[in-house]
Amino acid sequence: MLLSLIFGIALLGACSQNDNKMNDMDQSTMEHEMDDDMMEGHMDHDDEVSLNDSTGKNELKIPKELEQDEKSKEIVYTVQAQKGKTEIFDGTQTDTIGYNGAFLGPMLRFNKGDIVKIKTINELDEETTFHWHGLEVAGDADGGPHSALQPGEEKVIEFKVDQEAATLWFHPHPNGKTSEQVYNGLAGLIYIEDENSKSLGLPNKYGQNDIPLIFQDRTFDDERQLNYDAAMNDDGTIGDTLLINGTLNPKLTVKKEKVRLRLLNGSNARNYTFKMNSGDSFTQVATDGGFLNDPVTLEEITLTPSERAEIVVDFSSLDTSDDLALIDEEGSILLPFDVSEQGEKAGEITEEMNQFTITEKEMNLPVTKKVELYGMMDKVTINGKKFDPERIDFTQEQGVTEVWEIYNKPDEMGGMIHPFHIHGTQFKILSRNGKEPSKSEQGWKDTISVEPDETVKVAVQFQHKGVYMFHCHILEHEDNGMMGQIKVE
Ligand SMILES: [Cu+2]
Repeated sequence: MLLSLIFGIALLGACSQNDNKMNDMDQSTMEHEMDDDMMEGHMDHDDEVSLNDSTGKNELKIPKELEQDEKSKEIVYTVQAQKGKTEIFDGTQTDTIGYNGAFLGPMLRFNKGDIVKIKTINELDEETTFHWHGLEVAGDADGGPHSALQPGEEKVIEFKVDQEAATLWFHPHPNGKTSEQVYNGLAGLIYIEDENSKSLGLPNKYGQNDIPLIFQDRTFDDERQLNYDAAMNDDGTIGDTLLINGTLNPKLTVKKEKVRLRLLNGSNARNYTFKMNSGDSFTQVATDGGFLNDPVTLEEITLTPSERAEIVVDFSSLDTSDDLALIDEEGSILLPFDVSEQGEKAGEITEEMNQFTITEKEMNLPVTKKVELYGMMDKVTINGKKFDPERIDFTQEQGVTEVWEIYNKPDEMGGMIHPFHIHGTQFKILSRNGKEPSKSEQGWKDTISVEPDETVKVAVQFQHKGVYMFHCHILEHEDNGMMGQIKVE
């Protein structure tokens, strides 16, 4: 009760800072709702501040594809975390951080089989790490909190890309500072390609019909700065202003053709349910870690923080006389589409895109790891404990599949969704509350939403050795200790 009171007051403070964006009516409605919440002693995410509609004023920025340091047999990249200033609002410089630039980062394209060397450099004023989210690499290359680089330090990591085509991302993971560093701009994309991804006939012209979309909600203060301390919420920092690929008020110009959207929820805490404002369906082709076996037709898709999905929208078959846009569950306009020229006539999306299987044996394995997610604000725990870098919570043998059972234990206030992530692996969802997961989740995953009182069973195998984190991907929960470690031997 006391916690939610503090939460409520903090949120009221955050709202009043933003009253230039909120009319009196909205504000009083909100305060009223918050009073009710405080009476119930619970504020759940349904009461989150809504996103402002995108006006569509700015063409969506597309992250640059990072070029190799030199063309040689070795694939060598340099990725540097640095400070900068970014003109997010016209005529205003906002202090930001980024990789190889002032804000966010480039896209790194790997091919399956590549031996990749990355020189990582920390040019920030504080420690950071370089974590490759979803990449199956050895623990010492994974960039967890044990691999901190101090200001001015650099380190070369090396790994073989040994997993199938997927959209992954990279972000910092320093102990206790992940949320602030991501919030201020550290995030980049990884595309893995393989023979399959090149032969499926999916749109693959980067920036034209193959579009990455990094969704991040932010709160800007009166000076249009990202003031993390002011915006911070222990239960997950959210904001009223959506940036996609760092673009304020974005729109996307597309041709009348099939367009592949690689959706990444790169937010600290907000969940998004994406849909078309026209009610049209789209086709999901990939999960976090690879293609689905068969394309899935959907009218909406929900992604919790760090989850990805690739979807294909066929603009050639849509009525483009009305204004088309991607919206969220509340109807907020996230990304208006400007559909102009005629595009290429694309073929059908191949059925049988992948051979993802869950074997009888995997289905019948006993549960050997139990994870209980519990709490809210700074009282979050996993199996009753907070993160301790000196403590190994689990061990697992390299190459051996084990079934993990993840349970989200409700508290007296009901509880909330926790997105659960395991480093260094792509895993399979066996069941949700004993039932088969939706078609949309029958593919490789590294992050899953777990609803209050839900039990999710997953089959987990690690291809490499090392110490890996598993944690809630609400970044403030992670920083508040909702994280454990597994040693793979
Ligand atoms: Cu959480």
